[in-house]
Amino acid sequence: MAILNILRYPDARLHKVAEPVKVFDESHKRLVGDMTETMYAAPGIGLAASQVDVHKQIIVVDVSERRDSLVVLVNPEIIEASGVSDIEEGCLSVPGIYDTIERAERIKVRAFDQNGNAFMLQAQGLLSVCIQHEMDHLKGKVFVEHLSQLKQQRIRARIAKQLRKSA
Ligand code: K1U
Ligand code: ZN
Repeated sequence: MAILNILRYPDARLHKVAEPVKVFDESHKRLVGDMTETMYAAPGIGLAASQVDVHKQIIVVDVSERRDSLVVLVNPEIIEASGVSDIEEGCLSVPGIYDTIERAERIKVRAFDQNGNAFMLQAQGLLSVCIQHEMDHLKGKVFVEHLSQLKQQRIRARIAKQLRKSA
């Protein structure tokens, strides 16, 4: 397995829309393994293929404290959503920025695993928010793009300053 490079906001490649997976082959299983290793190493609780510049509908998530409850979602679709959650979010593509986005508290998701088996998942709390955050990545949307224009300007200025410092 390998640790993959995570794209940093405002990289334009984060805005590409991911394609559904049509054939479940060995290359996708290898990608899921590499994404999982990359997420645990970061460390993070989720990762979308878009963040590692692969524009396919694949997500890995593990919100457990013991880091032993991996969920792989291929071609995920939210079929029910209810309630309102305001859990603070972070993003491996926007390090150091945390904010709250209004998301559904509970979701029902239909997806495939890496072997092409269909399954249904009910999620709430952090798992629900994390899946919605990762599904936004697949649509080419980064969580900060839900924030006000003023907040987005401040975030872009802060990132530009960090980049100047590290150059
Ligand atoms: O998509 C990503 O960039 C991963 C992101 C997922 C996420 C976090 C919080 C709310 C919604 C979605 C992260 O994993 S950021 C890092 C993080 O939250 C974390 C890291 C280590 C331990 C616990 C949390
Ligand atoms: Zn993210």
